[in-house]
Amino acid sequence: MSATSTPVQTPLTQLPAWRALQQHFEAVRTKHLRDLFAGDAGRGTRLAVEAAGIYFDYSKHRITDETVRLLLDLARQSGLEERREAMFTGEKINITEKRAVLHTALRAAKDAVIEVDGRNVVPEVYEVLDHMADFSERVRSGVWKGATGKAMRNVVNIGIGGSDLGPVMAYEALRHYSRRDMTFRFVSNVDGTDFAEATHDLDPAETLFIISSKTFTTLETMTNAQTARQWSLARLKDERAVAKHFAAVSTNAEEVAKFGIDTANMFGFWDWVGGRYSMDSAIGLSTMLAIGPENFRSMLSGFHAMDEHFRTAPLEKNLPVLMGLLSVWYADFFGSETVAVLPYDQYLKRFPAYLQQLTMESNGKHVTLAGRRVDYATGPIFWGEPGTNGQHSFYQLIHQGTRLIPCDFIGFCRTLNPLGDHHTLLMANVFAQGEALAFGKTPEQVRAEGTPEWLVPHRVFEGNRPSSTLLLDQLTPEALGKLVALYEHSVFTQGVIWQIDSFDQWGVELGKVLAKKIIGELEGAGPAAGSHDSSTTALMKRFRNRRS
Ligand code: G6Q
Repeated sequence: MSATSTPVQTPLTQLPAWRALQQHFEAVRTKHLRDLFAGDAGRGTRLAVEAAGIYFDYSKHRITDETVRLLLDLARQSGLEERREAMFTGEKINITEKRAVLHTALRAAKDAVIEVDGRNVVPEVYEVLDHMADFSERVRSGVWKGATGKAMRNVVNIGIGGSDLGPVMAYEALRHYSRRDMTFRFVSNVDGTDFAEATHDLDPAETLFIISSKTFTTLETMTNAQTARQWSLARLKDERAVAKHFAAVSTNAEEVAKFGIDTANMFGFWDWVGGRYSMDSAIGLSTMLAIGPENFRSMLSGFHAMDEHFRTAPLEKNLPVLMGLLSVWYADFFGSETVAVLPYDQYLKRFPAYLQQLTMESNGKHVTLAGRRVDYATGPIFWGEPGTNGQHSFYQLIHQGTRLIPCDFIGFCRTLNPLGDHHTLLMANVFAQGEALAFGKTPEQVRAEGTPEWLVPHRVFEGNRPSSTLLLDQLTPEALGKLVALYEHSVFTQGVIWQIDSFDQWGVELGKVLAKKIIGELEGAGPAAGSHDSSTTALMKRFRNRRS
């Protein structure tokens, strides 16, 4: 395969392993996890893998050893190993944008050589990291002074999508390691409320804005950035204040300079880092400001450890590969529409939202690399909430509804906040939920509890509801890096099987232009006759008439 060409691929549904899986599915679909466990004492430890400090138990899935064998065949027949190497070595596997996909270079070893168009990108990565570290140290130590001579106590990241979700998630996840005497806020929505609420109690003299935008043209971010500029200048009165109170993270130096930000305070990244894969690039500047350069480097080493595992471990022991294949198994054979991500750690409260973008923007595609419409389901819907909160709301549907929802439980053996027996109670719930979903409660068991006959059907839990459990020691920056890289590579594995481009986002690009025409019409004379359908025209007219 040449650097940018589309690989020639046998359609997925014609691969021998796919066909074998179809047949095999007929035999497995009726098997109950109760029986699979009852007849196999070693199942709980055999169908588990440990890698880079993450223990992954996948025994509570509706699979047999044969399923795993066939899924691994599917991975091989799909060319997963070759595609993986193509990604790591900088081939332009994002074919619709003709770009390399090298988020793994952001956490590569300093002496690694990874070339894009004949240029080793690793030295540039380290240059930016050093620049970020230097800036972060100056801000954190108070050496960096604002326009009135005060140190920065507030950091506001302005960005959206990939330039927001990673920074927010990482800040929340690593709050324990963050500077408690500084305030970190995140503004993403073009709804002015987001900016207003994020800044209402901040002093502009002590506030540093980071404008995070790969393109530096995104409507929401640029609107919020201009508002931030006015907000600062209204109090600081001096254009020169912009240089002291604004930094930029972008690939577009020209636009950054036009905005008035000193390009010495611009932190670059590259077109081979996709937005949703950028939290460990300069987009993570707010993270570094919060947790410090040492902790940031430790997060990168976690990412790297998982990269190495994904790149070198045999497929049958490869955690992201197994995880990705299980997603394919449920999406395409069981017809599951969604996956629930259930972190039992309050610090990971934004992890499901982060994963939604990573997974759904990457694998929400309906054509193959060759441009054919797929005849199978691709990326499932990801959603979730931290446990135990979710247990008191939507778990009902997972336990007793009509849909099959595979769950990812994520838990830690040690808590960062040891308070009485809270952590034991929390973890008891993780284990109890996985067990209840898999094994359920039979009518006999319900009757034995003295339940009247009419109530029995309501209290029966069919079980046979699959889940993975990811168990880590403690939520550290390194562990977070490993966890995120695990999902990144699982998403990659799924995309390879589905033969799609997991690294473009034409649906998002569409959103960036759609509103533009309407903005003009709302601000101007209203919708031009015949320029919209009757519904949109009526809605726009009503809005224009009633807004004042
Ligand atoms: C991510 C997407 C998208 C992007 C935002 C922000 O993979 O491309 O979510 O991150 O649209 O784009 P900018 O960083 O260019 O403002």
